[in-house]
Amino acid sequence: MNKISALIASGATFAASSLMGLSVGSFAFTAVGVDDEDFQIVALEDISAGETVFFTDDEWGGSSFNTGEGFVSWITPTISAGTVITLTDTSTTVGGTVTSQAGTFALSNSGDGIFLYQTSNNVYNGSVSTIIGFAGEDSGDAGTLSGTGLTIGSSAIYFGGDNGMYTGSRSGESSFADYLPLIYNSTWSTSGSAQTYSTTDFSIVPEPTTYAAIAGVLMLGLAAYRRRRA
Ligand SMILES: [Ca+2]
Ligand SMILES: [Ca+2]
Ligand SMILES: [Ca+2]
Repeated sequence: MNKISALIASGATFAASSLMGLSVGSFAFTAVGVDDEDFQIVALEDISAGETVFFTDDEWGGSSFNTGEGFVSWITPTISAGTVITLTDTSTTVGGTVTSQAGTFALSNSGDGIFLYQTSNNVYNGSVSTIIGFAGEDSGDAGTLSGTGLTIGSSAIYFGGDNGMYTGSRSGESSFADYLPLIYNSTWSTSGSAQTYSTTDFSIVPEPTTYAAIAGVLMLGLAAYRRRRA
């Protein structure tokens, strides 16, 4: 291996190992459509291009996922915090690459739910490194949350009906992470038929940078004045 290809190889290794950086709440579910077989999530932090995220409607068995339902991979594009994204097993509204990995992703109205997760080797049935979130109708066709690292009300939700969606606030918080308990601890709207999701991105209240900048300039001016007087 010459120097250049060695460099490329080491760079590629570094790039791969620098990803899988998502954690609980990096994305939060905001809607699950059992009629349209789609769901919506919001990025609650900036997401790098190339994250391999998996989603499944299969149940968690306590230490790994069961088999028999659908497993789909999504290699992310760059995503800004606050962006809402609708996904199906073949498409996303923000791009990236969606690929079916196993089974059929089909959301039933008998308690089905969706897990979003990453694995240590970026293979769908590899060792699960992080379960990012969960949203489902109830525990019926979603399995246990024990061992997932998720908690109902703060990082997961049973929304208790068909075609659930979050209808609460998407603005006014001072950090994106503040939306996590709002989303998962709220009463979602449910319906016996497909609902139309809001596509409004989430936003945060900006720091009062104008005042901070003015105060900074005044402090610098005062310091300069004092130096001249000294
Ligand atoms: Ca299921
Ligand atoms: Ca369905
Ligand atoms: Ca299913």
